[in-house]
Amino acid sequence: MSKDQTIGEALRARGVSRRGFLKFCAATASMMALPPSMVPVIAAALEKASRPSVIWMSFQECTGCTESLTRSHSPTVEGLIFDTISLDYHHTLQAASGAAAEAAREAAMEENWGKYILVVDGSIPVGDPGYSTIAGISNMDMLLETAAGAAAIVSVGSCAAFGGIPHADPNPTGALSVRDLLQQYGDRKPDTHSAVYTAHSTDVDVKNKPIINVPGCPPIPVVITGVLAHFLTFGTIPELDELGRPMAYYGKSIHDRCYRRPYYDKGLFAETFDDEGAKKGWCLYKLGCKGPTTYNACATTKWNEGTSFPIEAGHPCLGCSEPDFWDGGGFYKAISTSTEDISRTAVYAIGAGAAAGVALGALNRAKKTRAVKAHQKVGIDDLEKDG
Ligand code: FSX
Repeated sequence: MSKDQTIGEALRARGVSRRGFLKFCAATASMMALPPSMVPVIAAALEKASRPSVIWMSFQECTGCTESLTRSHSPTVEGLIFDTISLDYHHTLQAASGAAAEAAREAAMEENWGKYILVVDGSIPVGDPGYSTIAGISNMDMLLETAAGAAAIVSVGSCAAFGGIPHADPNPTGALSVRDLLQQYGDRKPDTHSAVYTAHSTDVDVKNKPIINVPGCPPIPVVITGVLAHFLTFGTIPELDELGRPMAYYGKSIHDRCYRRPYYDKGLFAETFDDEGAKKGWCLYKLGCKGPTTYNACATTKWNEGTSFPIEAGHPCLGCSEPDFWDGGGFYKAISTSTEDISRTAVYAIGAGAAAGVALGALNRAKKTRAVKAHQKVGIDDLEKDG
């Protein structure tokens, strides 16, 4: 596929009909949690959008994020999206290796300086940059020099977004998230061998690069592709919450959208994994479910092409899309063991005690006031449309 083709042209060249294209746009709208009325807008935008270059780098992680993405079976919307971007460098998926792989990264940077999307999974060690290197380049230097030419950065997975498991206590490598690394080390000139970086780096402020956090350990595949689809379509980053997560997917708690919520509201809880409550599908709150304090789309988008999600399989939510979830005090420990809190929540929910108004879910939501960033233009006009 030619890099100069628009997405509309590329899809037609692949034999996708007008009807198929509109179905693709409808699915894209759905991915971005937009109403059906936006389908013609998306169709018009994608018809003209050029294929953005994407450089994907993996640092301290378990490859679960890429595994998650590749678990979506072809032909899928995700597959089409990935056919319609130019994935120029990906540590796990690329065919090239060694010097050829690094040459591909340099070429993508050179051709698309200031316009490419940088996707990062994994955290970055700063305890000793030598803890993790690729092609002899420390993760820190590779991130600093590649971020310099990016239009925007997508931090995929809780490791890149918040530090994740490598950052868990006692954090032996001094792992940082992408945002923290750029904030704390953005003024540092990387030890680089990149001629492209050297040629362009003088006027770059990496501290203020737009960053979208797509946490989850791993994140939901359709959420990753939905964020990329938003770039493709509008050339903007989506609305974000105060933790840099797209509101469309992270705007509500698991608890708010959980099909077991009615049991919580009635005060019906499983007390063990094999009691009558568990068999009847009652709420898993007392077994440690972090749904009330976790913001993600698992309860509606689900996993494995909408098949299920952990709570549906009988396991409490671990809260993996929240910062420091690993150090949160125990996966099987209830958020609050106070039976008073739980019963007040139930009473409140059924309306008899509205004056009390102390529902745990409400408290948690209040703590997480949605400070929303408006759609933010990121200076990728050339990327978004070529006509
Ligand atoms: Fe982290 Fe992702 Fe968890 Fe693993 O790339 S978010 S450990 S699923 O792989 O970074």
